[in-house]
Amino acid sequence: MAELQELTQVIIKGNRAEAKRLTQAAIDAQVPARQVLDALVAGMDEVGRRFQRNEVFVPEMLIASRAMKEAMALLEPMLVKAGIKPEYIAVIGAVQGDLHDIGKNLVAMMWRGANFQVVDLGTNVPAEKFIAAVKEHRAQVVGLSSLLTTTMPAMQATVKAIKDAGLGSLKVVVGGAPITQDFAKEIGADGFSPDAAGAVDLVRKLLAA
Ligand code: B1M
Repeated sequence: MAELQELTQVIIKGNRAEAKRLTQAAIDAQVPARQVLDALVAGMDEVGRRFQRNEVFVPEMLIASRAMKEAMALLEPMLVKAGIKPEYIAVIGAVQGDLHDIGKNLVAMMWRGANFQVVDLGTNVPAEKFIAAVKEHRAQVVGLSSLLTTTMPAMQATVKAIKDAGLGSLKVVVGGAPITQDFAKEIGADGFSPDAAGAVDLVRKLLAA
């Protein structure tokens, strides 16, 4: 449907007003909520791919996420009515001692854009708080962010505490400027992504497996 393709395009451009107008028009025309959602998610997926190719940067991602958020606010009652649930439930936070949240917020936005329910615990989050939130929200994935070499040990301790808590098939994913694939493996994380867009693919891959 041409209108839905247009909706995908306005999300990519981050055009909030058009995203809201087209979403409302689709709702009024009784387009199934799932199709509208898929058009919105397709937009954020494309923004993620362009970000990974260095064709767009953080500001464009923030603008697209804001358009997505406003369109989703209109669509949400339809999704609830249609019984469409978020794809996955994720908990995210910056590890204890770390106050950087810009990258973590981007990951949360991209996850929301991919139709994940995201519980954002903020910064300076102790291991027990991650564990409690995973239990409370029955999350399938938990994301830890660290921007400081001095908080990498806290990330390691948090991964260990989460693993020791025996939370079933919960996946632990990590990221942040000083984090590498090797470090992630060494501390027993299930996955690592160097950027926010990759964090979407990573979770989809881990949870589909
Ligand atoms: Co800070 N800081 N900072 N800082 N800060 C850095 C990180 C630093 C590299 C600057 C420098 O010295 N060149 C340095 C760390 C050095 C090191 O550890 N090797 C540093 C330092 C030392 C500090 C303080 C200790 C400074 C001081 O007080 N003496 C202090 C520590 C505070 C604390 O955390 N306890 C501090 C404080 C701050 C501010 C509060 C002033 C501010 C943070 C504001 C905020 O976040 N709300 C700040 C900032 C802004 C920076 C820089 C300039 C920018 C970080 C950023 O937001 N980048 C940074 C230097 C730099 O990077 N140029 C610096 C943009 C963001 C989009 O990238 O967060 O890497 P990033 O996220 C990426 C990926 O890493 C990934 O996806 C994102 C994008 O795709 N990613 C994940 C992130 N989390 C992920 C999680 C995932 C997957 C991917 O899965 C869960």
